[in-house]
Amino acid sequence: MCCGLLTSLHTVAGAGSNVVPPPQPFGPVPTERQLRWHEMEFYGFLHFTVNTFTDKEWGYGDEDEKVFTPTDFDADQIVSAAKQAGMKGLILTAKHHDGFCLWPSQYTEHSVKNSPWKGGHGDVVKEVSTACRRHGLKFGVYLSPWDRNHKDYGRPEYVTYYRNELRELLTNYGDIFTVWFDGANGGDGFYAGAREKRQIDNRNYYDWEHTWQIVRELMPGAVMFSDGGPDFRWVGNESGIAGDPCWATLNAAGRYPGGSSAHLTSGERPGTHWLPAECDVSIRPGWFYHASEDAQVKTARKLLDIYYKSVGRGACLNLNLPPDRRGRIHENDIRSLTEFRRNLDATFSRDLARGAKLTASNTRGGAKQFAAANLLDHKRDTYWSTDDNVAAPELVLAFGKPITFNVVSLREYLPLGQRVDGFALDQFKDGQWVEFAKGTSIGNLRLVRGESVTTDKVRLRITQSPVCPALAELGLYAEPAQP
Ligand code: FUL
Repeated sequence: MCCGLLTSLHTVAGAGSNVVPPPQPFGPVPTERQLRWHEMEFYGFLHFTVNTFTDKEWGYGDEDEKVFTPTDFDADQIVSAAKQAGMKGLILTAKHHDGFCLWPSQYTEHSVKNSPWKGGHGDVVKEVSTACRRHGLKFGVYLSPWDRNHKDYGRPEYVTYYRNELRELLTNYGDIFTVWFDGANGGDGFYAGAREKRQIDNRNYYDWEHTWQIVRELMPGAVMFSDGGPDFRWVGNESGIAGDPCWATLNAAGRYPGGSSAHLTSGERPGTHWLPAECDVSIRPGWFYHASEDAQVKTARKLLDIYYKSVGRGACLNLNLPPDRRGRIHENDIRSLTEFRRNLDATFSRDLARGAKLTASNTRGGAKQFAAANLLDHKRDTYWSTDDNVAAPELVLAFGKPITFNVVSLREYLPLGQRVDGFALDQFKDGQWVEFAKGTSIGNLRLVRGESVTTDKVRLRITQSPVCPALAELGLYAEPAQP
């Protein structure tokens, strides 16, 4: 709960000597750790393991450890590529379905310690986590529950093994911002020579509640991903596109990793839990590096489209960058990322709404604390709100001269829950208001991207909301020419 912020607002004085209380939260609200995750907005995946060298997407689990031979591994190059793209963190596949551990786990021989890389003394988890810290990025781990190498997979002993691995990762590598629990579970595999199919009961086999507890104990600030949470959810596809709407809330009962993906794309309103979506997608067709896909790296234009349809719909974007056989991010991927970043920076470095004269149809208690000016200060923790009985207010921004923009950004004040159901935007044209866009969910961020609008006045209308809104930010931006 975000009690700190809420209690401090309860004691804030309004315009006169009256204390104007903040609105009551609506529906489920985010935890502190979820709020910190929302602020990241854009981070990356690193899919790297024996598959990189065997040219596979899913290793069978029988790979010789000796195939793991990066020729020029450079964690700084990998992390710099992510940082320059604007990512705030990286999640490494510490272990994928093949069971090969990128760190020298004491619980298995199937790891980097038996590879020729660095004479068996290498540790990819250590190198990437320390490089992340050096460059100011957060670090997270993907630890595949399905393990096609382990002899005990499918039996209770394996769950103990899995938890031991998790403990190693959560105690030896500094701060971990997320643990990513994949839902791909069970099937055929090597299983120490058994070479058979092992079906598991997704819902009960892993006893997730107790595994999650380990994360809470050892890394209380970490958020956990799986199809249905507990902290953030899968968006239901691997193309990086959130639903429209994309509610941050979901009915959580009966959800578990690998369970039903119903309603994950759009969420459920009002929902029983705050379970926001993550859009995961690879910059290439596959999750792992394949030289044959060097010419199929997503273009900057495609990445921008994904960004506006993921981050711009209130989700976080987890974009996969697969290190190649050298152990570096390939030049083609860097080229797309650089162009993508250049475009976003050119767009968002100048907020055309700044300095606008604001006229709100209502301000909560007439208090400065809740004034519309809070929308333009680029701070998530100040907001415009209205009296409890005003759920459909309007706000006019007057610029004094015509401005041209094609992107509008809106953000709600999340500690009070997701409140707004619908909004509309008007421009003042030929002496009257003309609607140029409308939308539904806002949440952490809504980027409305459309045709260029030139006007000297813009109006925001909250068209539908069960309670008074609490809006933290509003911005107007102009994209440069498309790459
Ligand atoms: C899936 C896995 O099976 C893929 O290999 C990849 O790791 C993706 C992110 O999740 O479930």
